[in-house]
Amino acid sequence: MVENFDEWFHDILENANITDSRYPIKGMAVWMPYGFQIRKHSMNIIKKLLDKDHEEVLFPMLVPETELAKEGIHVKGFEDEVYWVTKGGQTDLNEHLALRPTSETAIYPMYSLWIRTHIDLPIKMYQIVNTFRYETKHTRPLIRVREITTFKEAHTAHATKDESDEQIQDFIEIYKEFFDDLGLPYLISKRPEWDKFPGADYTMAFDVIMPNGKTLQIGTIHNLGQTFAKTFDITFEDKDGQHKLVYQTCAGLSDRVIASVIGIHGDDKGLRLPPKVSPNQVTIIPILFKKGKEEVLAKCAEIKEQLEAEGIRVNLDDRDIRPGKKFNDWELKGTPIKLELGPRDLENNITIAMRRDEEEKIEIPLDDALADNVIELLNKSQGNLSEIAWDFQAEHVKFTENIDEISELVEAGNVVKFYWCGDEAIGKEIEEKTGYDILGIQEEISEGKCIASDNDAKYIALIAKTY
Ligand code: A5A
Ligand code: MG
Repeated sequence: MVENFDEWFHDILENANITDSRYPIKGMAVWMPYGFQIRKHSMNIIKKLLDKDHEEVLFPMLVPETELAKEGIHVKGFEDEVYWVTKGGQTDLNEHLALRPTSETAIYPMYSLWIRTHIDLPIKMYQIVNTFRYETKHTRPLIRVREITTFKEAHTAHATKDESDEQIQDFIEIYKEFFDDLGLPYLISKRPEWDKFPGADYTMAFDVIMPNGKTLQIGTIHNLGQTFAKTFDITFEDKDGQHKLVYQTCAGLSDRVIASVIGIHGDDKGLRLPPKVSPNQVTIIPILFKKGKEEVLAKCAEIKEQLEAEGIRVNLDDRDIRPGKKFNDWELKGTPIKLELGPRDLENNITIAMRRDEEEKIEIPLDDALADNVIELLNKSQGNLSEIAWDFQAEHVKFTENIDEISELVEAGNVVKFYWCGDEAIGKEIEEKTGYDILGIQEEISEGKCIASDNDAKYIALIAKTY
């Protein structure tokens, strides 16, 4: 799997009924029923987290050209990636309309209307929408798409810079919680100047290491300072009667999160889904013989009901095919727990449980404690997948003080930590010399030498092969 990760990933999307990329537009795909369920459960988790402190809204998908073009740096960052609507039927449109590549320029003109005084602040809104980017880099399902189907973007406005910095920390905490629920490990870094979001003061990013050693940026949080506030005239009257510009932040996640759940937890047999996002947390597989068939099926239905009453998502696979085939199917689809029940088990009043993350079979009595026992297994499975993934990451981040060692380490599937002075020219030189990307800085330090210059080191930075 590691050797052929891209191929494995492509196959699993099809075989596990996640997406179908045969849709006749490059970079766009169909969410298939099983994938759609994973998408739904993960979306519900982030919604719940954001709903605590943010309001969900829904803006139009089209942005007038005049608005998109207003913020110079921002539009420059996206101009090669925008899809345009230029006609309404046969009529050429006077004003061309952009399919949002992201929604700053849709949302902020409205913020300008809504924000009047300090009482209106802070504003914290989010939406989950599709966005469109005419990506020129190699497109890949879920990872780099041209229609980002599940773009979760949050946009906030504040009275002070301090509050906007606090908001960045809040987003970091929210994203951590979200990724923790998906069992995903992550590296958090501050992107270098040349790789920050177009229009941002600074960008914080979450990256994961995929099994082939390439990193994938799965979420970003941007402090926009007052750049957009100036462009879109977003001001408020403060307590002292002064008119001031707001400070803004935004943060975004995409379908890439699902790609990393699939890639990071998967194995040679297929998906291994964390219970929190798995469409079925438990799949019951009856072992049927002619004799006693009805009794076994009835008991399976009873178990399903018993577990569902405790909020567990249960699937009873009563298809008329060999149990062995069912086992393989559900291994492939990554159901966290399979419960097997045959006539003998029924006689003994037990079921055989198998966790997808471990080979071991466990006998569970069919009694009042069944749901509790299953929940315990689900929790163990969730925790174990997360632990395995964090261990993998820990083993694949290597430090070096020698720039000539970077290549060997990266080619062996690692992300490399190094000392950097923070100078932009030196940073670009490091990227050029190695052929990899500096992800960003992880922490400030006050000792050591820069890996590529005589300067004192200021930061621990990360460099990797990126998607
Ligand atoms: N408005 C801000 C939040 C924004 O658009 N930021 S962003 O451009 O960095 O996008 C947010 C996240 O979306 C990225 O961190 C990345 O994980 C994901 N993303 C960006 N382009 C993507 C694409 N073409 N396909 C899939 N995911 C993408
Ligand atoms: Mg891009």
